Amino acid sequence: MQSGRDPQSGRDGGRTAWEIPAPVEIPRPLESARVRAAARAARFTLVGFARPDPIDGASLRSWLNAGHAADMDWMHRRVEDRLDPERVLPGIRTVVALAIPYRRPAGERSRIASYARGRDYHYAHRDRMKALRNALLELDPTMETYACVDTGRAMEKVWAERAGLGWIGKNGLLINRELGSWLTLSVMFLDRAVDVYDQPHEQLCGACERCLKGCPTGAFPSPGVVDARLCLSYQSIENKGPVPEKLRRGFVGRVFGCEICQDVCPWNTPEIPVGDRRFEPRPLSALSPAEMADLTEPEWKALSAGTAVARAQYDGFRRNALLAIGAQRDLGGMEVTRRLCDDPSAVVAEAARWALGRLGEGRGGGD
Ligand code: B12
Repeated sequence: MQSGRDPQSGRDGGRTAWEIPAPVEIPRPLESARVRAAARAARFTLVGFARPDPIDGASLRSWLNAGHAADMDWMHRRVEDRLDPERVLPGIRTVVALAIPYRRPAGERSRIASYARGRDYHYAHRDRMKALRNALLELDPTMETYACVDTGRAMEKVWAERAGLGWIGKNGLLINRELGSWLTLSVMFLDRAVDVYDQPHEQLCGACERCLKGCPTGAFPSPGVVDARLCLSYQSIENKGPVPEKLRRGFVGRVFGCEICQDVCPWNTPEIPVGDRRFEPRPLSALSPAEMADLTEPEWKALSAGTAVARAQYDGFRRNALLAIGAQRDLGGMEVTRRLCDDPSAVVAEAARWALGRLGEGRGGGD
Protein backbone atom coordinates (compact mmCIF):
# COMPACT_ATOMS: atom_id res chain seq x y z
CA MET A 1 0.00 0.00 0.00
CA GLN A 2 1.66 3.24 -1.18
CA SER A 3 -1.15 5.84 -1.29
CA GLY A 4 -0.79 9.19 0.55
CA ARG A 5 2.98 9.14 0.24
CA ASP A 6 4.89 12.21 -0.86
CA PRO A 7 6.73 10.98 -4.00
CA GLN A 8 9.48 13.64 -3.54
CA SER A 9 10.57 12.86 -0.03
CA GLY A 10 9.41 9.29 0.13
CA ARG A 11 7.90 10.20 3.48
CA ASP A 12 4.34 10.01 4.72
CA GLY A 13 3.53 12.58 7.41
CA GLY A 14 7.01 12.19 8.88
CA ARG A 15 7.01 8.44 8.49
CA THR A 16 9.31 6.65 6.06
CA ALA A 17 7.72 4.32 3.57
CA TRP A 18 9.29 1.25 5.07
CA GLU A 19 7.58 2.04 8.39
CA ILE A 20 4.05 1.75 6.96
CA PRO A 21 2.53 -1.12 8.90
CA ALA A 22 1.80 -4.21 6.88
CA PRO A 23 -1.90 -5.06 6.74
CA VAL A 24 -2.82 -7.36 9.61
CA GLU A 25 -3.47 -10.79 8.27
CA ILE A 26 -6.54 -12.34 9.86
CA PRO A 27 -6.00 -16.07 10.01
CA ARG A 28 -8.61 -18.13 8.21
CA PRO A 29 -10.99 -20.02 10.52
CA LEU A 30 -10.01 -23.59 11.16
CA GLU A 31 -12.27 -26.26 9.79
CA SER A 32 -14.13 -27.55 12.83
CA ALA A 33 -14.34 -31.00 11.22
CA ARG A 34 -10.55 -31.20 11.09
CA VAL A 35 -10.12 -30.01 14.69
CA ARG A 36 -12.75 -32.52 15.80
CA ALA A 37 -10.97 -35.29 13.91
CA ALA A 38 -7.67 -34.30 15.55
CA ALA A 39 -9.30 -34.40 19.00
CA ARG A 40 -10.80 -37.81 18.28
CA ALA A 41 -7.41 -39.02 17.04
CA ALA A 42 -5.99 -37.81 20.35
CA ARG A 43 -8.60 -40.09 22.00
CA PHE A 44 -11.13 -37.58 23.28
CA THR A 45 -14.58 -39.11 23.01
CA LEU A 46 -16.57 -35.88 23.07
CA VAL A 47 -15.49 -32.64 21.39
CA GLY A 48 -17.37 -29.37 21.00
CA PHE A 49 -16.73 -25.71 20.13
CA ALA A 50 -18.00 -22.63 21.96
CA ARG A 51 -17.53 -18.93 21.35
CA PRO A 52 -15.47 -17.42 24.19
CA ASP A 53 -18.14 -15.03 25.56
CA PRO A 54 -17.56 -14.17 29.23
CA ILE A 55 -19.52 -16.14 31.84
CA ASP A 56 -21.96 -14.28 34.10
CA GLY A 57 -20.22 -14.33 37.47
CA ALA A 58 -23.33 -14.15 39.69
CA SER A 59 -23.62 -17.93 40.36
CA LEU A 60 -19.94 -18.44 41.07
CA ARG A 61 -19.73 -15.39 43.32
CA SER A 62 -22.83 -16.26 45.31
CA TRP A 63 -21.49 -19.85 45.67
CA LEU A 64 -18.20 -18.52 47.02
CA ASN A 65 -19.84 -15.91 49.27
CA ALA A 66 -22.15 -18.54 50.76
CA GLY A 67 -19.08 -20.50 51.87
CA HIS A 68 -19.94 -23.46 49.62
CA ALA A 69 -16.28 -23.83 48.62
CA ALA A 70 -15.44 -24.91 52.21
CA ASP A 71 -11.67 -24.53 52.65
CA MET A 72 -10.81 -24.78 48.93
CA ASP A 73 -9.20 -21.34 49.15
CA TRP A 74 -7.84 -21.57 45.60
CA MET A 75 -11.44 -21.29 44.36
CA HIS A 76 -11.47 -17.68 45.59
CA ARG A 77 -8.42 -16.81 43.52
CA ARG A 78 -8.42 -15.85 39.84
CA VAL A 79 -12.22 -15.67 39.78
CA GLU A 80 -12.17 -13.01 37.04
CA ASP A 81 -9.90 -15.20 34.92
CA ARG A 82 -12.21 -18.20 35.25
CA LEU A 83 -15.12 -16.09 34.08
CA ASP A 84 -13.44 -14.41 31.13
CA PRO A 85 -11.14 -16.50 28.92
CA GLU A 86 -9.88 -13.38 27.10
CA ARG A 87 -7.95 -12.62 30.30
CA VAL A 88 -6.29 -16.03 30.10
CA LEU A 89 -5.57 -16.15 26.36
CA PRO A 90 -5.66 -12.68 24.78
CA GLY A 91 -7.17 -12.90 21.31
CA ILE A 92 -9.07 -16.10 22.12
CA ARG A 93 -11.62 -17.05 19.46
CA THR A 94 -12.65 -20.59 20.41
CA VAL A 95 -13.10 -22.79 23.47
CA VAL A 96 -12.73 -26.48 22.66
CA ALA A 97 -14.54 -28.60 25.25
CA LEU A 98 -13.28 -32.16 25.63
CA ALA A 99 -14.46 -35.21 27.54
CA ILE A 100 -13.27 -38.72 28.37
CA PRO A 101 -15.85 -41.20 29.72
CA TYR A 102 -15.17 -43.35 32.80
CA ARG A 103 -18.26 -45.51 33.26
CA ARG A 104 -17.34 -48.76 35.08
CA PRO A 105 -19.14 -52.10 34.64
CA ALA A 106 -22.28 -52.39 36.78
CA GLY A 107 -21.02 -55.33 38.85
CA GLU A 108 -17.69 -53.75 39.78
CA ARG A 109 -17.56 -53.03 43.50
CA SER A 110 -15.05 -50.75 45.17
CA ARG A 111 -14.86 -48.33 48.08
CA ILE A 112 -13.28 -45.86 45.63
CA ALA A 113 -15.45 -43.73 43.33
CA SER A 114 -15.33 -45.04 39.79
CA TYR A 115 -13.49 -42.06 38.25
CA ALA A 116 -10.55 -42.66 40.60
CA ARG A 117 -10.01 -46.44 40.42
CA GLY A 118 -7.49 -46.36 37.59
CA ARG A 119 -5.10 -43.87 36.03
CA ASP A 120 -5.48 -40.30 37.32
CA TYR A 121 -7.73 -38.54 34.80
CA HIS A 122 -5.59 -35.42 34.96
CA TYR A 123 -2.74 -37.33 33.31
CA ALA A 124 -5.04 -38.86 30.73
CA HIS A 125 -6.33 -35.41 29.73
CA ARG A 126 -2.87 -33.81 29.77
CA ASP A 127 -1.33 -36.51 27.58
CA ARG A 128 -4.17 -36.24 25.08
CA MET A 129 -4.24 -32.44 25.09
CA LYS A 130 -0.52 -32.44 24.26
CA ALA A 131 -1.23 -34.70 21.29
CA LEU A 132 -4.13 -32.49 20.21
CA ARG A 133 -2.06 -29.33 20.50
CA ASN A 134 0.70 -30.82 18.37
CA ALA A 135 -1.84 -31.80 15.73
CA LEU A 136 -3.33 -28.28 15.75
CA LEU A 137 0.10 -26.71 15.38
CA GLU A 138 0.51 -28.74 12.23
CA LEU A 139 -2.63 -27.10 10.88
CA ASP A 140 -1.41 -23.65 11.91
CA PRO A 141 2.05 -23.31 13.49
CA THR A 142 1.45 -19.77 14.83
CA MET A 143 -1.61 -20.67 16.87
CA GLU A 144 -1.62 -19.84 20.61
CA THR A 145 -3.41 -22.15 23.02
CA TYR A 146 -4.19 -22.54 26.73
CA ALA A 147 -5.23 -25.92 28.04
CA CYS A 148 -6.36 -27.02 31.48
CA VAL A 149 -8.03 -29.76 33.42
CA ASP A 150 -9.71 -29.33 36.79
CA THR A 151 -7.86 -26.68 38.79
CA GLY A 152 -6.94 -24.39 35.89
CA ARG A 153 -8.57 -21.08 35.03
CA ALA A 154 -11.75 -22.40 33.41
CA MET A 155 -15.30 -23.34 34.40
CA GLU A 156 -15.24 -26.65 32.59
CA LYS A 157 -18.91 -27.62 32.92
CA VAL A 158 -20.10 -24.26 31.63
CA TRP A 159 -17.89 -24.55 28.54
CA ALA A 160 -18.94 -28.15 27.99
CA GLU A 161 -22.60 -27.11 28.12
CA ARG A 162 -22.03 -24.17 25.77
CA ALA A 163 -20.13 -26.42 23.38
CA GLY A 164 -23.07 -28.82 23.23
CA LEU A 165 -21.50 -31.78 25.08
CA GLY A 166 -24.42 -31.97 27.50
CA TRP A 167 -26.19 -29.94 30.17
CA ILE A 168 -25.38 -29.07 33.78
CA GLY A 169 -27.83 -31.21 35.72
CA LYS A 170 -29.45 -30.68 39.07
CA ASN A 171 -26.67 -32.84 40.53
CA GLY A 172 -24.23 -30.11 39.49
CA LEU A 173 -22.59 -32.32 36.85
CA LEU A 174 -22.45 -32.27 33.09
CA ILE A 175 -24.77 -34.94 31.70
CA ASN A 176 -24.49 -36.23 28.15
CA ARG A 177 -27.51 -37.88 26.50
CA GLU A 178 -25.62 -41.02 25.51
CA LEU A 179 -22.86 -41.27 28.12
CA GLY A 180 -24.61 -39.84 31.18
CA SER A 181 -22.51 -37.95 33.72
CA TRP A 182 -19.66 -40.50 33.79
CA LEU A 183 -17.32 -38.00 32.15
CA THR A 184 -14.15 -36.16 33.00
CA LEU A 185 -13.71 -32.80 31.31
CA SER A 186 -10.99 -30.48 30.09
CA VAL A 187 -10.84 -27.40 27.86
CA MET A 188 -8.47 -25.94 25.31
CA PHE A 189 -8.58 -22.26 24.33
CA LEU A 190 -7.49 -21.29 20.80
CA ASP A 191 -6.74 -17.86 19.38
CA ARG A 192 -8.29 -19.07 16.14
CA ALA A 193 -11.91 -19.14 15.05
CA VAL A 194 -13.52 -22.32 13.76
CA ASP A 195 -15.95 -22.33 10.85
CA VAL A 196 -18.79 -23.99 12.79
CA TYR A 197 -19.57 -23.53 16.50
CA ASP A 198 -21.84 -25.85 18.45
CA GLN A 199 -25.12 -24.82 20.05
CA PRO A 200 -25.43 -24.81 23.86
CA HIS A 201 -27.16 -27.98 25.03
CA GLU A 202 -30.72 -27.83 26.31
CA GLN A 203 -31.50 -28.77 29.94
CA LEU A 204 -33.08 -32.21 30.15
CA CYS A 205 -33.51 -32.86 33.89
CA GLY A 206 -37.17 -31.85 33.75
CA ALA A 207 -39.04 -32.34 37.02
CA CYS A 208 -36.72 -35.14 38.23
CA GLU A 209 -35.20 -34.58 41.68
CA ARG A 210 -33.71 -37.99 42.39
CA CYS A 211 -30.22 -36.61 42.94
CA LEU A 212 -31.42 -33.84 45.26
CA LYS A 213 -33.43 -36.31 47.35
CA GLY A 214 -30.87 -39.14 47.12
CA CYS A 215 -27.95 -37.20 48.61
CA PRO A 216 -27.58 -38.68 52.12
CA THR A 217 -26.02 -35.51 53.53
CA GLY A 218 -28.28 -32.89 51.91
CA ALA A 219 -25.45 -31.29 49.96
CA PHE A 220 -27.72 -29.51 47.45
CA PRO A 221 -29.03 -26.20 48.86
CA SER A 222 -30.79 -25.76 45.50
CA PRO A 223 -30.81 -27.61 42.16
CA GLY A 224 -27.41 -27.58 40.48
CA VAL A 225 -25.68 -26.04 43.51
CA VAL A 226 -23.35 -28.15 45.66
CA ASP A 227 -22.35 -27.12 49.17
CA ALA A 228 -18.93 -28.73 49.41
CA ARG A 229 -19.04 -28.65 53.21
CA LEU A 230 -21.87 -31.20 53.10
CA CYS A 231 -20.64 -33.21 50.11
CA LEU A 232 -19.02 -36.59 50.89
CA SER A 233 -16.80 -36.15 47.87
CA TYR A 234 -15.29 -33.00 49.35
CA GLN A 235 -15.05 -34.52 52.83
CA SER A 236 -13.27 -37.65 51.64
CA ILE A 237 -10.92 -35.99 49.15
CA GLU A 238 -10.22 -32.36 49.96
CA ASN A 239 -10.82 -32.08 53.72
CA LYS A 240 -7.66 -33.03 55.56
CA GLY A 241 -9.05 -32.42 59.08
CA PRO A 242 -11.71 -34.29 61.03
CA VAL A 243 -14.95 -35.04 59.17
CA PRO A 244 -17.97 -33.47 60.93
CA GLU A 245 -19.70 -36.05 63.13
CA LYS A 246 -23.10 -35.74 61.44
CA LEU A 247 -21.63 -36.73 58.03
CA ARG A 248 -19.68 -39.80 59.13
CA ARG A 249 -22.47 -42.33 58.63
CA GLY A 250 -22.30 -41.41 54.93
CA PHE A 251 -19.05 -43.40 54.71
CA VAL A 252 -20.94 -46.69 54.55
CA GLY A 253 -19.54 -48.42 51.47
CA ARG A 254 -17.17 -45.61 50.51
CA VAL A 255 -13.64 -44.51 51.32
CA PHE A 256 -12.79 -42.07 48.52
CA GLY A 257 -15.25 -39.87 46.60
CA CYS A 258 -19.00 -40.25 46.29
CA GLU A 259 -21.29 -40.87 43.35
CA ILE A 260 -24.73 -41.36 44.86
CA CYS A 261 -26.05 -38.32 42.95
CA GLN A 262 -24.87 -40.04 39.76
CA ASP A 263 -26.02 -43.57 40.65
CA VAL A 264 -29.61 -42.37 41.09
CA CYS A 265 -29.68 -40.26 37.91
CA PRO A 266 -32.05 -41.75 35.29
CA TRP A 267 -29.72 -40.58 32.52
CA ASN A 268 -27.01 -42.90 33.88
CA THR A 269 -28.65 -45.96 32.34
CA PRO A 270 -27.16 -49.49 32.54
CA GLU A 271 -26.73 -49.41 28.74
CA ILE A 272 -23.97 -46.80 28.87
CA PRO A 273 -20.80 -48.46 27.58
CA VAL A 274 -17.78 -48.97 29.80
CA GLY A 275 -15.52 -45.93 29.54
CA ASP A 276 -11.89 -45.41 28.65
CA ARG A 277 -9.54 -48.26 29.55
CA ARG A 278 -7.19 -45.88 31.33
CA PHE A 279 -9.76 -45.96 34.15
CA GLU A 280 -9.54 -49.72 34.67
CA PRO A 281 -9.13 -50.36 38.40
CA ARG A 282 -5.76 -50.70 40.04
CA PRO A 283 -5.11 -53.00 43.04
CA LEU A 284 -5.87 -50.30 45.67
CA SER A 285 -9.51 -50.20 44.63
CA ALA A 286 -10.03 -53.91 45.46
CA LEU A 287 -9.03 -53.59 49.14
CA SER A 288 -11.48 -53.71 52.05
CA PRO A 289 -11.66 -50.72 54.45
CA ALA A 290 -9.68 -52.76 57.03
CA GLU A 291 -6.93 -53.44 54.48
CA MET A 292 -6.94 -49.79 53.43
CA ALA A 293 -6.63 -48.57 57.02
CA ASP A 294 -3.78 -51.02 57.61
CA LEU A 295 -1.51 -49.85 54.78
CA THR A 296 1.98 -48.66 55.68
CA GLU A 297 3.03 -45.35 54.17
CA PRO A 298 5.36 -46.94 51.58
CA GLU A 299 2.59 -49.38 50.59
CA TRP A 300 0.10 -46.51 50.29
CA LYS A 301 2.51 -44.49 48.17
CA ALA A 302 3.15 -47.40 45.83
CA LEU A 303 -0.54 -48.26 45.47
CA SER A 304 -1.89 -44.72 45.05
CA ALA A 305 0.84 -43.40 42.72
CA GLY A 306 -0.59 -42.27 39.38
CA THR A 307 -4.20 -42.38 40.61
CA ALA A 308 -6.46 -39.52 41.71
CA VAL A 309 -6.69 -41.18 45.14
CA ALA A 310 -3.24 -39.80 45.98
CA ARG A 311 -4.94 -36.45 46.52
CA ALA A 312 -6.46 -37.66 49.81
CA GLN A 313 -2.93 -38.21 51.20
CA TYR A 314 -1.94 -41.06 53.52
CA ASP A 315 -3.60 -39.84 56.70
CA GLY A 316 -6.76 -38.63 54.96
CA PHE A 317 -7.15 -42.01 53.26
CA ARG A 318 -6.69 -43.99 56.50
CA ARG A 319 -9.08 -41.59 58.28
CA ASN A 320 -11.67 -42.35 55.58
CA ALA A 321 -11.12 -46.10 55.84
CA LEU A 322 -11.69 -45.92 59.59
CA LEU A 323 -14.87 -43.90 59.13
CA ALA A 324 -16.07 -46.55 56.68
CA ILE A 325 -15.32 -49.30 59.24
CA GLY A 326 -17.21 -47.36 61.91
CA ALA A 327 -20.11 -46.29 59.70
CA GLN A 328 -20.85 -49.84 58.56
CA ARG A 329 -19.90 -51.49 61.87
CA ASP A 330 -17.40 -53.69 60.08
CA LEU A 331 -16.12 -56.07 62.77
CA GLY A 332 -13.39 -57.26 60.41
CA GLY A 333 -11.79 -53.88 61.03
CA MET A 334 -11.72 -54.21 64.82
CA GLU A 335 -8.04 -55.07 65.17
CA VAL A 336 -6.64 -52.31 62.96
CA THR A 337 -9.06 -49.82 64.47
CA ARG A 338 -7.83 -50.60 68.00
CA ARG A 339 -4.23 -50.21 66.88
CA LEU A 340 -4.79 -46.88 65.09
CA CYS A 341 -6.29 -45.30 68.24
CA ASP A 342 -2.64 -44.57 69.13
CA ASP A 343 -1.58 -43.42 65.68
CA PRO A 344 0.75 -40.39 65.66
CA SER A 345 -1.67 -38.63 63.27
CA ALA A 346 -4.32 -36.91 65.39
CA VAL A 347 -6.91 -37.10 62.61
CA VAL A 348 -6.38 -40.85 62.19
CA ALA A 349 -6.38 -41.55 65.95
CA GLU A 350 -9.60 -39.57 66.42
CA ALA A 351 -11.34 -41.41 63.56
CA ALA A 352 -10.17 -44.73 65.05
CA ARG A 353 -11.64 -43.87 68.45
CA TRP A 354 -14.93 -42.92 66.81
CA ALA A 355 -14.98 -46.15 64.82
CA LEU A 356 -14.17 -48.20 67.92
CA GLY A 357 -17.16 -46.64 69.67
CA ARG A 358 -19.35 -47.71 66.74
CA LEU A 359 -17.92 -51.22 66.96
CA GLY A 360 -19.10 -51.38 70.56
CA GLU A 361 -15.84 -50.61 72.33
CA GLY A 362 -14.34 -47.50 73.83
CA ARG A 363 -16.04 -44.15 73.97
CA GLY A 364 -17.85 -42.03 71.40
CA GLY A 365 -19.22 -43.00 68.03
CA GLY A 366 -22.22 -44.91 69.42
CA ASP A 367 -25.79 -44.10 68.47
C1 B12 B 1 -14.72 -27.49 43.01
C2 B12 B 1 -15.05 -28.80 42.37
C3 B12 B 1 -15.69 -29.77 43.15
C4 B12 B 1 -16.26 -29.45 44.52
C5 B12 B 1 -17.59 -28.68 44.33
C6 B12 B 1 -18.55 -29.36 43.35
C7 B12 B 1 -19.32 -28.44 42.42
N1 B12 B 1 -20.32 -29.00 41.78
O1 B12 B 1 -19.00 -27.29 42.27
C8 B12 B 1 -16.39 -30.87 45.14
C9 B12 B 1 -15.09 -31.21 45.88
C10 B12 B 1 -17.56 -31.08 46.07
C11 B12 B 1 -16.44 -31.72 43.86
C12 B12 B 1 -17.00 -32.98 43.83
C13 B12 B 1 -17.09 -33.76 42.69
N2 B12 B 1 -16.50 -33.53 41.52
CO1 B12 B 1 -15.61 -31.84 41.12
N3 B12 B 1 -14.91 -30.22 40.51
C14 B12 B 1 -14.73 -29.04 41.02
C15 B12 B 1 -14.11 -28.06 40.01
C16 B12 B 1 -12.60 -28.01 40.27
C17 B12 B 1 -14.66 -26.65 39.99
C18 B12 B 1 -16.21 -26.59 39.94
C19 B12 B 1 -16.70 -25.20 40.24
O2 B12 B 1 -16.21 -24.23 39.70
N4 B12 B 1 -17.67 -25.11 41.18
C20 B12 B 1 -18.26 -23.86 41.56
C21 B12 B 1 -19.62 -23.72 40.92
C22 B12 B 1 -20.33 -22.43 41.25
O3 B12 B 1 -19.36 -23.76 39.57
P1 B12 B 1 -20.19 -24.67 38.55
O4 B12 B 1 -20.72 -25.87 39.26
O5 B12 B 1 -19.36 -24.87 37.33
O6 B12 B 1 -21.37 -23.66 38.38
C23 B12 B 1 -21.95 -23.28 37.23
C24 B12 B 1 -23.24 -23.99 36.99
O7 B12 B 1 -23.49 -24.96 37.99
C25 B12 B 1 -24.25 -22.89 36.96
N5 B12 B 1 -25.31 -22.98 37.94
C26 B12 B 1 -25.42 -22.25 39.01
N6 B12 B 1 -26.58 -22.47 39.59
C27 B12 B 1 -27.23 -23.38 38.85
C28 B12 B 1 -28.48 -23.95 39.02
C29 B12 B 1 -28.91 -24.94 38.11
C30 B12 B 1 -30.26 -25.52 38.26
C31 B12 B 1 -28.05 -25.34 37.07
C32 B12 B 1 -28.46 -26.43 36.16
C33 B12 B 1 -26.79 -24.73 36.91
C34 B12 B 1 -26.41 -23.74 37.81
O8 B12 B 1 -23.60 -21.66 37.16
C35 B12 B 1 -22.27 -21.83 37.48
C36 B12 B 1 -21.43 -20.93 36.63
O9 B12 B 1 -21.62 -19.62 36.92
C37 B12 B 1 -14.44 -28.78 38.65
C38 B12 B 1 -13.42 -28.55 37.52
C39 B12 B 1 -13.65 -27.22 36.85
N7 B12 B 1 -12.59 -26.47 36.67
O10 B12 B 1 -14.76 -26.87 36.48
C40 B12 B 1 -14.50 -30.27 39.08
C41 B12 B 1 -15.53 -31.19 38.40
C42 B12 B 1 -16.83 -30.46 38.34
N8 B12 B 1 -15.67 -32.32 39.31
C43 B12 B 1 -15.85 -33.41 38.72
C44 B12 B 1 -16.16 -34.64 39.38
C45 B12 B 1 -16.03 -35.92 38.57
C46 B12 B 1 -16.57 -34.63 40.71
C47 B12 B 1 -17.20 -35.80 41.50
C48 B12 B 1 -18.18 -36.65 40.69
C49 B12 B 1 -16.06 -36.69 42.07
C50 B12 B 1 -16.52 -37.86 42.92
N9 B12 B 1 -17.01 -38.95 42.35
O11 B12 B 1 -16.42 -37.80 44.12
C51 B12 B 1 -17.90 -35.04 42.66
C52 B12 B 1 -19.35 -34.69 42.29
C53 B12 B 1 -20.04 -33.78 43.27
C54 B12 B 1 -21.12 -32.95 42.55
N10 B12 B 1 -22.34 -33.42 42.59
O12 B12 B 1 -20.80 -31.91 41.97
C55 B12 B 1 -15.84 -33.27 37.20
C56 B12 B 1 -17.28 -33.32 36.70
C57 B12 B 1 -17.50 -33.94 35.34
C58 B12 B 1 -18.94 -33.77 34.95
N11 B12 B 1 -19.53 -34.78 34.36
O13 B12 B 1 -19.52 -32.74 35.15
C59 B12 B 1 -15.13 -31.89 37.04
C60 B12 B 1 -15.58 -31.08 35.83
C61 B12 B 1 -13.61 -32.20 36.98
C62 B12 B 1 -13.15 -32.67 35.62
N12 B12 B 1 -12.16 -32.03 35.07
O14 B12 B 1 -13.66 -33.60 35.05
N13 B12 B 1 -15.94 -31.07 42.82
